[in-house]
Amino acid sequence: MSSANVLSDLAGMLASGGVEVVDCTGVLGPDTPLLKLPPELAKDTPQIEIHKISEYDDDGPFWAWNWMKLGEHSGTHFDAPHHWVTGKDYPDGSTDTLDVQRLVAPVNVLDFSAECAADPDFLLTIDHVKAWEAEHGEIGAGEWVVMRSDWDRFADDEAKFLNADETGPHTPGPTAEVIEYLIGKNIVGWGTQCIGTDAGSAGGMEPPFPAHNLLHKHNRFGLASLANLSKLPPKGAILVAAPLKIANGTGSPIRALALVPQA
Ligand code: 23J
Ligand code: MN
Repeated sequence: MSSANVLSDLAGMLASGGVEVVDCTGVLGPDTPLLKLPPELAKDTPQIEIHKISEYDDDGPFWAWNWMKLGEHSGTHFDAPHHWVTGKDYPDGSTDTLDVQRLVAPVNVLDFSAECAADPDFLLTIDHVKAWEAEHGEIGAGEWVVMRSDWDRFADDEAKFLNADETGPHTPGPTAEVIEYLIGKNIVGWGTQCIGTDAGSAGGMEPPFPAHNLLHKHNRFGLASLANLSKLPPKGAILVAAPLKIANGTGSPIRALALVPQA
């Protein structure tokens, strides 16, 4: 089959609904949960602000528009390799230099939502991933891997989403070993439904924040605060996750879209 035929077939499937576009994005606004770091490590991390410029009024009679203030790592967002010190020097590691061919790829959806509901400190291990692969098929090179925790059900309540107490944040995520295993499979990136690619307990791991440390060290991408992964099959969907082309940027909010075949 020619690549032109593939795209005309896809166009027909999109028009008929045979392929559904699922929005894996949360709402970006002043109520979007944001990462909390110790104050000395969180200089100039603004709350999201959306300010009206005009809305068909004296400031613009025929048009509505807003200006915004937000950090790159806000809401459903992309982590570029340049975000972490281990990935700082890749010529193609910033939002304006990365290879867009890698952003559109098959997505493996690892459903550990039951485990995460039972234990908010759930950590994904190599054994979990190998068991998933035995059931659903191997994770391939150039693919996205996302962990389904259904954490998006807390996205309208920052306290529940961050789930922090005096011992720190309690949110699920990967072990260092699982990230190394996935990099060994040559994945394009790793995504989660929590505030960051790492577990809440990741500051105490070795290395600290292993998803950030290892993914970006190997020029791989991260996705955080993904939504609606419950609408995706374990395999068979294609994920489109593209950051804004911010000059020398370390990440950006995204509109994450999955192309999902319908039964
Ligand atoms: C900055 C510092 C630590 C972390 C993060 C950002 C993220 O999770 C992020 O959004 O990349 S852990
Ligand atoms: Mn980030």
